[in-house]
Amino acid sequence: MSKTILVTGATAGFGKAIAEKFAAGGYDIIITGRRQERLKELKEQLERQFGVKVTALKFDVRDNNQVEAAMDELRKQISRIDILVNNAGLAAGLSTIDEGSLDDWETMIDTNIKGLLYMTRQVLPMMREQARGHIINIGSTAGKGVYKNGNVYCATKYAVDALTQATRIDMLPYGIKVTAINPGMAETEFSLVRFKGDEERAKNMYSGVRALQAEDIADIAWYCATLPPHVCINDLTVTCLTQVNSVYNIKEADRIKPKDE
Ligand code: NDP
Ligand code: 8X3
Repeated sequence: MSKTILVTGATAGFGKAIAEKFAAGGYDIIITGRRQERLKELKEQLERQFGVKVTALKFDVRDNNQVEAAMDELRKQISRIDILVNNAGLAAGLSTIDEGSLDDWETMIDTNIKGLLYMTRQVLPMMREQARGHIINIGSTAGKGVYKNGNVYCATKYAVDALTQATRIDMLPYGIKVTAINPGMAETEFSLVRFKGDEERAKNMYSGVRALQAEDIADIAWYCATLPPHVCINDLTVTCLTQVNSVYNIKEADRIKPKDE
């Protein structure tokens, strides 16, 4: 029987790469996001390229009515979900807390925390019934250490860390795996979104750095998901070679290179 993975925020970045990786591995895929055209394109691409079944669901994870309606509809079509990747998320703005935008704060809290909770609440009863399943939450190094101006975004990712641990504990008797993957700086649309379309500023974030790529995170998600049944990665932090954590990194030019590089 083929396995099914649901990836939130699959219209770009990590989510899209994860959907591609698991489709290549023969999984049926459920992709979600708000951008209908991108969902349609990805569904067609994955079906054509890998011959797997792809279901595209357009909804905003911040709105529980939309989440419930989409998941009710989905349950009519599919009987099980093997993996849920809670990936949809964002940073909005980068400023000291005294000057932060309330709109930005609410967007981040509603998406990164409440959206993840709404999805988890929908999928866990199905996994509990199966006594099997895997939830992969995309956290961040921002949830492991706070950086200047990161305040509310960091707080949302600390919440993801806490909720990952809590879910793992609560679901322990059901044999449901729960994993947090916490990436450092990665080159996706993340900075473009954070800086509200300012391409120059977004590009600057990665200048002189060989940052993580979305495919790196997809490979890691695949690794976590394909371990033997008795093995569960609870928490995994990954950065590029020149970054240690939220606050400490160097430029590629400052790395001492091996002679043959
Ligand atoms: P991208 O901006 O490239 O992708 C974000 C995805 O999330 C998009 O598919 C977007 O889809 C979706 N999304 C955002 N808001 C909503 C919403 N309200 N409802 C539904 N879907 C939504 O960013 P990344 O791939 O980099 O980010 C993915 C996750 O990884 C996020 O949780 C982010 O915090 C985390 N992360 C990113 C890092 C980085 O440096 N890039 C590092 C560490 C963690 P659409 O707009 O179509 O709705
Ligand atoms: C995204 C990475 O360093 O911009 O979570 O917070 S960072």
